[in-house]
Amino acid sequence: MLRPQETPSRERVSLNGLWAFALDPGDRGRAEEWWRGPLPDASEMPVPASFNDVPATRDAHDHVGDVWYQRQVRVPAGWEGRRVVLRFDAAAHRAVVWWNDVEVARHEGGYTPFECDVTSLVRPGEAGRVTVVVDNRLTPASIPPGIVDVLPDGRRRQRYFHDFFNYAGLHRAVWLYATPHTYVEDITVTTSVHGTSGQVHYRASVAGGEVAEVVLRDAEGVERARAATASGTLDVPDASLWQPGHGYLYRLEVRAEGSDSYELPVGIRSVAVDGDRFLINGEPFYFRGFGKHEDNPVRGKGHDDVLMVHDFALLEWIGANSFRTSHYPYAEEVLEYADRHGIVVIDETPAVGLNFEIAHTLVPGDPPHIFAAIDDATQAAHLRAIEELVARDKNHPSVVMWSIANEPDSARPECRTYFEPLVHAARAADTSRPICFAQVQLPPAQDVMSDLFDVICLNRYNGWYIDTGDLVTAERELEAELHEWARLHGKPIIITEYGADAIPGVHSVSAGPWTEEYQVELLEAFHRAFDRVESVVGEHVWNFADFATGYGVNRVDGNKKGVFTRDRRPKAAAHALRRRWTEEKAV
Ligand code: BDP
Repeated sequence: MLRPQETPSRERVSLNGLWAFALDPGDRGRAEEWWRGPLPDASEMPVPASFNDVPATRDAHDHVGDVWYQRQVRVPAGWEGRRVVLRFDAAAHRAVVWWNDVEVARHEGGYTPFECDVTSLVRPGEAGRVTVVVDNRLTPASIPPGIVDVLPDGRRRQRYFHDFFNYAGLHRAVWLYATPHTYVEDITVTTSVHGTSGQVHYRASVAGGEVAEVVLRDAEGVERARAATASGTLDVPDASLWQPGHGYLYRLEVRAEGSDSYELPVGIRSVAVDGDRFLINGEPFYFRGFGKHEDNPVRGKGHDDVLMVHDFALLEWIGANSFRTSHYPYAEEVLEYADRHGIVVIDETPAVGLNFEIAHTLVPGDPPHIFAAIDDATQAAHLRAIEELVARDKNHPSVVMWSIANEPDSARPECRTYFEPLVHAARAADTSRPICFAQVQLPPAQDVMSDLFDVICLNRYNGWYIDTGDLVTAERELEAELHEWARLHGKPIIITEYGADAIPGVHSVSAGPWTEEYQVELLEAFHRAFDRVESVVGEHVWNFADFATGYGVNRVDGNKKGVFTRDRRPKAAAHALRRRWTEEKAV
C-alpha cells in the first residue's frame, strides 16, 4: 500500500491534531450509534498519540474496550472530480470508521495502515463527520494475543503475554488525500548489484488504466533510466549504492495513463545470506544496535518527529548501525528516516507472546498452554500481519530481513506446525529478503524450527534471568551454546536481545544485578563471547531505552534494560557501548 504523498497529481491533508474523544467502559457507543452525532461527554485527545497516559486518570490508563474519536473534516474545494481517500497509518488494535452515518472501513491489527475510498460520500468544499471506534482488546485470536477477564465487579482486566504496555488508540497519522480516478495503485521494487552497475526490478499497477512511463532519477534529479512497461528491469551503470551508513536514494517516478504520478525512493543494494555471513552489497555486515520500542512518556506509542530524530541521533552517537522493530512494525516515518540515513532494520511483525513459559512468568496463574489457546483464527491473523507488513515495507532499502515472531514456544512440535505455513507465506510475499524469528532462551537441541529460517536470531539472558549475578558462568555457557548453534546450523547468528535491568544512579563496587556497573559488565561478558564465535554477525542490546510495561512484581515503573533512560539520558552502559561500537568494533 503506497503512502500518501504530494506530487503534481496528488494532494494530502493531515488530520492530525485534537479530536473529540470518549472512553466507552459500558459499551454504549455501538448500541447507541454514537457515529450519528457528536460524542457524548467528549474530551479532547491529540492524534497521533496513544490515549492511555494523556488524560492523567487510571481509568484511561487501564481502559479495556472501545474508545471513540471524532472530528469534522473539510474536503478542499479544489478536489472536485478527484478520488478522495481517508487513510489511517494505524489504529491499535481494531477499528471501525464512519463518514457521517456511513461505515467506510474496518481493520484489525494495530500497527499497519488501512484506507477507504470516500469519493462517493464527500462534497468538495464541505465538511463531514469522521468517527472512529478503536477497540484495544487483545484476545486469543489477535496478534499479539491476550485474554480479557471480566471481574466479579464487572470491570474488565486485560492479560497479555508480552513485556510492554498495551498502549492503544490512533497513535499514528491520519490523512485525507486526493488522486486522479486513474491512479498508481502499487509499486514493488527489488534491486540487485552486479559489479559497478545496479538493477532496479520494478512492477507497478494502475487502477483503471495502464502504466504510461517509469523514470528513474538519481539524488540530483538526473534521469538515469526510463521505461514504458508496467514491469521490468532498469539498468543503472555506475550505480551509487545504498549502504549501511550511507542512505543513497534514487527516485522512481511511475506515471499512470492520464495524469497521476507517484515517486518512490529507491535504494539500490543487495542482501544475501552466504554460509554463516550476512552480506549487504556482497560485503559481510555486522549488526550493532538494539531492540527498540516505540515508547515515550505521555505519548506512549504516539509517533513524534522530535523523538524520532533524537533517537536516531542517539543511535549515531553510540555507534549503532541497525535496530530491530521489536515487537511490531514501527511508524513508516521511522523506516523512511532509516532509508535516508543508511540505518539497517530488521522488521518485525506484532507476533509476540506466543509462549506459555513467558506467559506464565508475566501472568502468574493459569494461562493456558498457548498453542492450545490459539487456533486457526490466530494463525490467520498472524498471516495477515505478515502480509500487511510486507505490503507496507517491501520497498524500504533499510529493511534487510523480516522477523515473523518474537520468542514463540519453539520447543513444541505444535509450534513448527503453526509456523510452517507462515514461513512459506513470508517467502511467497517477498523472495528478496531473508527471514528469521527471535528465539527464546532454548538450547539448539530443544528447538524444533530454526532450520526453517535463514538467520539464527537468539534472545539470551544469561547472567540475568539465568545464573543471575554470575557472569563467569553466563559467559562460559553462552559461548558454548553459540558454538553449538554454529556447528548445528552453519548459519549467521545475531544475538537479537541481551541485557540487564539497571536502575539509573544505583551503583555498587561489587556490581550486583540492577546496578549500572552490572549492566556494563554483563554486556562486556557477552561481547567477549561474541568475539570468539565466528558465526556471530550481530549484537542487538535489549533495550535502547527503558520502556513502560504492564504491572508486575518484577517491573519497577517499567522495564529498565534500556541503556538510555525513558527520557533518553545515558546510563553507564551507553558510554561503554559507545566505546566498543565507535572504537573496537566500528566496522
Ligand atoms: C524477552 C522479550 C522482551 C522482554 C525481555 C525482558 O523478548 O520483550 O522485554 O525479555 O524480559 O524475553 O526484558
